[in-house]
Amino acid sequence: MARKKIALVGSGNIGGTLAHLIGLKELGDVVMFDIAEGIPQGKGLDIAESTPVEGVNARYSGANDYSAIKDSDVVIVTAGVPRKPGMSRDDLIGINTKVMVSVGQGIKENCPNAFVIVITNPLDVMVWVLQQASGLPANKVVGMAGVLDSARFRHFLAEEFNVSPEDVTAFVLGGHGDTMVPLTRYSTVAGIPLPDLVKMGWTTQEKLDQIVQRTRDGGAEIVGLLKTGSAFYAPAASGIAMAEAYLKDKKRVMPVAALVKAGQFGQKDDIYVGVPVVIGEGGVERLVEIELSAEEQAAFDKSADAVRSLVAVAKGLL
Ligand code: PYR
Repeated sequence: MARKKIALVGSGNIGGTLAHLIGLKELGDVVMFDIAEGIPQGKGLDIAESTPVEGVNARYSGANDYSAIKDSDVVIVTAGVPRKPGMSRDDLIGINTKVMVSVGQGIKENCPNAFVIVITNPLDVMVWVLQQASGLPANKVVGMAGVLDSARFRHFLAEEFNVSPEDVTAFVLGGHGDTMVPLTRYSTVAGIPLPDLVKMGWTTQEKLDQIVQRTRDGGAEIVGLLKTGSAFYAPAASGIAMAEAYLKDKKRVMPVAALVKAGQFGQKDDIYVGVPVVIGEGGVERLVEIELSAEEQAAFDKSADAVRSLVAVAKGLL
């Protein structure tokens, strides 16, 4: 069986970490792309030189021309600029919209059958721009945010309860921004929902509220500490989990930015926003339409409306 080809469009910190993880997991051969000459070539060669030590079978190459991503099975897009301290993800819309248009055209011309995972911010609107620019079917174009936001929530909860993060499940839905919606009712420790754990005295509502807020601010917390850019280890790990679900037809249930059609999740029109989906060989195979309480629905609607406002801004830039 031929090895899969995975293209990484953007070779910054997330791109480099993605490339390393793909090798360690032997998911396929990697093409690193960037407009900065030498960066994808240098990072690709550096990681390739680690493969004899790691005992990894994966080929690496670097390129500055979109023709290198030809016939890729998966494309993970991190191209564009990250935020700096004091910036919100939304402040990146001007420059990153233009970047997504050219990436979308590159994908359309070279690998229209790929499964595309977008990581560039502001996330939900960038997925929409790329899907429009590439013309790929919506089930093959998704955004990575919910897995990351849920992983942050899971980490904070595991620390609070002093249990393994493996046994903590969480769902963070909505847009990847200040209005994201961590759903405590659908988040558990080994199947025990968080509200029950409050009743059991494992934590207090006040502490849980603080953890929810820390989750919402999770990206900004890292930006504030790093000062020179945004998070990359956890975003890359989250993107890889999604790519692996597709490549291995795992049928994993994950929160991702996917196209929600009018009528689904109580939405009045089509919108890319974070919802639980099943990812397998068909890309997004199914949306998991969970029931939301009135309060959860209001929070989800507010978050979807925040994404809509950004889509309106992006439309003006196209
Ligand atoms: C985050 O750290 O949340 C990003 O969006 C990269």
